[in-house]
Amino acid sequence: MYTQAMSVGPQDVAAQTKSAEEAAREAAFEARIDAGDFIEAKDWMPEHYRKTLVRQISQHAHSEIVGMLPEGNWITRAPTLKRKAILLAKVQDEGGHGLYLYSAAETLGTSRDQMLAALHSGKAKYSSIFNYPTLTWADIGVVGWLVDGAAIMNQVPLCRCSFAPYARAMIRVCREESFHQRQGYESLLVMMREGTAEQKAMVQDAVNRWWWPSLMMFGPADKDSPNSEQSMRWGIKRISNDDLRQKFVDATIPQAEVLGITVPDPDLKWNAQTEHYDFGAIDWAEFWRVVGGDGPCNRERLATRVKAWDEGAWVREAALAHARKHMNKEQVA
Ligand code: BYC
Repeated sequence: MYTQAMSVGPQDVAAQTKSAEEAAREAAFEARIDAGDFIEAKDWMPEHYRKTLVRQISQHAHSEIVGMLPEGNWITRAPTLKRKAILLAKVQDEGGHGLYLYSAAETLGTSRDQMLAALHSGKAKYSSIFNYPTLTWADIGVVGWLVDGAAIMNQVPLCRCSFAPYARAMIRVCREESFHQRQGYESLLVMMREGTAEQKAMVQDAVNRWWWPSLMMFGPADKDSPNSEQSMRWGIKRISNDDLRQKFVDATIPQAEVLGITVPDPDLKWNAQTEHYDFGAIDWAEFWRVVGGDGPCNRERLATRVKAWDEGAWVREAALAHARKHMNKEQVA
């Protein structure tokens, strides 16, 4: 036994050399991360770094395209032409964000078809927030204000993500998201300043329903977040889930005061010592239920996406046939 363990064949030498090479590459990669370098798609990267990015970026892309559904629900019912044009442009922007993000994830070697298959089979996640219904027109303003507001808070640090194609996509996404957030807030301001008592009550009701799900967008508490530590070390995430959630609450409460609405949290209060708002406990059982597929609209959202994919098959086929025709023409010329 002892001699067997000591005998080293040519294959073992190759494996040892490979692992030494691998270790050296990994050390060089970590040194680049520590130095604040950006990693490009063609650079060497550890497999776990690649997988973490594909997971996060594809989930993000799915969130953008599923996120089109709750708002798309109101395009035909927008109260004025101006609001309809704004909403149409916003929903179209979200589709564009999905496309930048799928492209960024594709640079890591996963195809768009693979990512979409994972979404359609229910295997891939997308943001919990889009499993809540948009019941009234005020929900559209509140989604812009709170949901896009939370998205910006989470996404601005991603502009400095260590993976350059994701960081570049996020710069453009954030510019558009900040516009989305402001249009939502402005539409609520109009309802609160010029609206009837019923319209004001509608805004308050929408805030009551969207407040807690918006806080859940930042993910589980740091102590329950299995991916955070590694992602922070690799510079994929720059600020923790809890710190971003706190920043969001601190930025949003003064805006709620200007609007003249309250948030549905009896424990919310300014803490002069920490100079932050203290807020009540999040219902994590609800969060995990929604993430696990059992929220108010999970089934409806997924069924709508699958239907759109199936019904769009002829468009994809036609686009491919058109591209082939052009390629053939170029080859002949
Ligand atoms: N919903 O270890 P953790 C938008 C999952 S905005 C569902 O903390 P991580 C838009 C998480 O994936 C929304 N799942 O994970 C705005 C993980 O599961 P897996 C999209 C969630 O990745 C307006 C597990 O829980 N934004 O697009 O370190 C209009 C443990 O969590 C959620 C982004 O995606 C959630 N809320 O941190 C239209 C931003 N939270 O994968 C569209 C990019 C956590 O291990 N993503 N989970 O099975 C991120 O910044 C991070 O992925 C998160 C989670 C902060 C979301």
